[in-house]
Amino acid sequence: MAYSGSWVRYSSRFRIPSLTAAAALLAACLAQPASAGAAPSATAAATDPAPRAAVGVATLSTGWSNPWAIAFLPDGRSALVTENETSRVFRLRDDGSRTLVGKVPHMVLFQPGDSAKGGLLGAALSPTWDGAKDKRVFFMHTTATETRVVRMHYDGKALSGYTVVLGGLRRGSNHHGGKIAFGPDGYLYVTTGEATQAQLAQDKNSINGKILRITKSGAPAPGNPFGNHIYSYGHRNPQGLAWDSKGRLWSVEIGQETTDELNLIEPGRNYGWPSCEGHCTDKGMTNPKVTWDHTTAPAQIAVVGDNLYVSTLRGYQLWRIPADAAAGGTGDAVKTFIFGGHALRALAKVPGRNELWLGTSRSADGDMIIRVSVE
Ligand SMILES: [Ca+2]
Repeated sequence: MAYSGSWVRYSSRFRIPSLTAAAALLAACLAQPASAGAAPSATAAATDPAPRAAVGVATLSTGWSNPWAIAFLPDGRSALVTENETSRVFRLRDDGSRTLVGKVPHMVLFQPGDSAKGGLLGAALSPTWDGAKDKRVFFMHTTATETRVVRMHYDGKALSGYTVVLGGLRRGSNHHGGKIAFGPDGYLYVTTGEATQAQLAQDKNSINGKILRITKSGAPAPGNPFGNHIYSYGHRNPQGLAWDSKGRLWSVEIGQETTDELNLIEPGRNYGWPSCEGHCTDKGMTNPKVTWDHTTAPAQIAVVGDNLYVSTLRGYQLWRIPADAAAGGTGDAVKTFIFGGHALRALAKVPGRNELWLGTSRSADGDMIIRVSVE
């Protein structure tokens, strides 16, 4: 394990540099209700009467700049990791070593005349990627004028090529979405933000403010509910996607004023934005299954066993929610945080193991990838 063993300062409120210290914190979190633990947010009031949570937390790799996406290779022992602001892509191995495999070109971080950032966002390997017959890897990023999904080749050593798969996503000063993931059906699902133009979320002629379902060539996937790219709509800025063990699709998104959401995504549904934030009674709107106070900012989701895990940017926490409870509407009562102390974004399950890789986000002294072993 590539772990330095020394204390490292981070910009967030806690310092969790070592396996020992992290495990101690974790034990503290598990030993008492979250509200009595080191919770940096008032939203961490949930309790878990019977925690079955993580059994180990350790630093896997340090020296990162805002990692955004973690996409595992089929070997399950290494992953491609994107850096948001540098547009670099690394291969990170489970011994903690990493290799730069290239940069995604044409990425423009700042929109002209605006200070907000876009950057290199999601990454996903073709489900049949083998580095030889199938070298396709997909990324999502901003240019000066749009947000787009692109395809490159990765042969196991370096990135090459560049093809725009789906362009024309409106780029605003913020709300870029950016998560891409292949579903169990082999199609690519894409979260898109409304680019700070809220009305686009309800416009079924716009691909902004949506979850899209597309082919590897960027065409609408067969069977989409409206016959176009759109799978679900009424989204503000979704940045997480994951399927649970029963095949249900989950997404998280960040609200504007009051409420962040975990949504159970079904085709053709309207998730409410901008007329609804969190729960509402408006006709035709689908309410979230779990909510947080807006200070939480959920980023990404991963599934291990029967649990959903959610990283949060402003809550500084990794949450665990039993999937069946969430689906049944009782997830708010049993959600609990299991690890905290950093702004957390990039999150992925390690194939074949009950382990998560988790990236910190914009820590002042550099980011790290953490490994979290769960039950
Ligand atoms: Ca909603």
